[in-house]
Amino acid sequence: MENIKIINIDEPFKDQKPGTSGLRKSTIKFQETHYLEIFIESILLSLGELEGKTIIVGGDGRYGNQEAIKKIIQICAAHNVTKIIVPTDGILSTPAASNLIRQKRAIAGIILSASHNPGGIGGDFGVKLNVSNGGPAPEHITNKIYKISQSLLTYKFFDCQVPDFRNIGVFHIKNLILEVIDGVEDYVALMEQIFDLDHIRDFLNKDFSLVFDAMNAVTGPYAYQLFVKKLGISENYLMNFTPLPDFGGLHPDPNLTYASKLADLLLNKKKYSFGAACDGDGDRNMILGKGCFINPSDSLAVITANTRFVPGYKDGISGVARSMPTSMAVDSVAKKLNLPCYETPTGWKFFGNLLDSNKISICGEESFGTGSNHVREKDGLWAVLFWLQILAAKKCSVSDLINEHWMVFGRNYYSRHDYESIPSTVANNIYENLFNLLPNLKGNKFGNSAVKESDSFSYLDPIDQSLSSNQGLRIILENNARIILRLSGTGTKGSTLRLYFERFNEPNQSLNLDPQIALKDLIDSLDDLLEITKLTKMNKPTVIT
Ligand code: VG1
Ligand code: CO
Repeated sequence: MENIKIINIDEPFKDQKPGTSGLRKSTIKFQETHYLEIFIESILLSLGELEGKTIIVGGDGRYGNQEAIKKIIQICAAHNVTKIIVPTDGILSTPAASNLIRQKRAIAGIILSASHNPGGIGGDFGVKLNVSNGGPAPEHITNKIYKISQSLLTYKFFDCQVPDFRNIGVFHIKNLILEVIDGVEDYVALMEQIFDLDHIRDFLNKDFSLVFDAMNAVTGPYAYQLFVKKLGISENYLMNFTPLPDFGGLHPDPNLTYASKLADLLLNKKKYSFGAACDGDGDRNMILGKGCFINPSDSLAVITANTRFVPGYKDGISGVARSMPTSMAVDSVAKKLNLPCYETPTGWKFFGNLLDSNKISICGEESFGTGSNHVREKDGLWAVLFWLQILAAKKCSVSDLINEHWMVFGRNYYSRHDYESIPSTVANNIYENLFNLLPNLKGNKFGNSAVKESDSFSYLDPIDQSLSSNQGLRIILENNARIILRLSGTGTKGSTLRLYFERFNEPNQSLNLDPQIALKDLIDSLDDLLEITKLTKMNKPTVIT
């Protein structure tokens, strides 16, 4: 065909290795000539036959979103993809994309997002590939894409005008059907199937105030439909609900550091009964009550303990899973409810097989991610609605709910310390130091206990038997306290070192300590062992959760 152009490049890009969740680089890097195109070409080559197939394309609205969608459409047209579905304005949250892939029986979804990383020309851009089950591409596929990209010197695209996606409609480009749809509708319909929104609406009308921060990112339009249109709250209680290319300068990572304004409203000013925020692409959530922060690991445990209050799960759940560094709070719930509980490596892609085979219904990560079998991604707004549904059923406050939970199941004091964007040599050094010490730690004193086990975590997938090694270094103590060290796979500058600390207190022990105090001996002992303060030249982590 005359309009199909074959573009040749001089040297392959050697750095297109997807991390924990997609390929993430600086916006500037992604603007480099042919950089995005080669990665997309690698993705399409990894997918096999494309004729007769549908692909979903959308993103979190960050700088470069629309241009990237247009390029992807041109490349897909050259590859004879039959149909592309794009949401209006190209705005699609990650959980909504996961839902659309499943609803429309698409072969894949290409999500343009660097998730919780800042956006704009000075920020980051990213590409996530989700496969036909709606979930993130598993490792054997991302490895294949990386391998293809490493020697790829050519890509093809169909040189044509691509319409704007401002309004819904159907367009034809060569043999390709381009369908522009409302990206919010199907997701909201799914939430209506799972939750009793009328019940939540009544509860919110009765002296229970809610505030939601969309952080100028993708959840704004979804939150507007759900909270304002369906639950009837005033839009004055939505913060930052217009998606902006640079997120208005915000770092759309819903934690106490980057969502500090919301945190201040709830924790210091105690202005609302309930506060929540989601990240750049809408898969993470932070839950706050009046004067009370819910650790995401506890959130997973509370959700698991209370599924009976949510219509979508009233017939029971099959099992649960958490990522390895996530606290074991959910394990206590699973034990009591007699549910299987799986431990996977960090990253949502590892939950896919367990969900598909119905071994689990609910899963989560300590990094503000919770979800279920309704899609194959973590889902920020779903988690917020889940909490509201439980609170509406129990007619209690967030702090009552969490305190009651601890009184039944005990409390896993938990904290994650992030040292963000430190020199890679320093981070690798600290990691290797611990790796080398692991074989000799057993029996050594550590904090107020002694080391029971220390290893580098490996995971054998129970469904496809694939083995994933080097998924984090663990020190497990005699009293079952855990210390974990990982290097982030989502950062783009230098390296980010993550330290995770956990200790369990029984219901009859103290349940209301500050986690930094409860975990102090573990934090100090790790610093003594690895000299983190000295080597990073930082007297405190960048982010403490
Ligand atoms: C982080 C989190 C991990 C999460 C991943 C993607 O990865 O720790 O739990 O799945 O981000 O989240 P890492 O490798 O930086 O620790 V998201 O919201 O980017 O899709
Ligand atoms: Co995200």
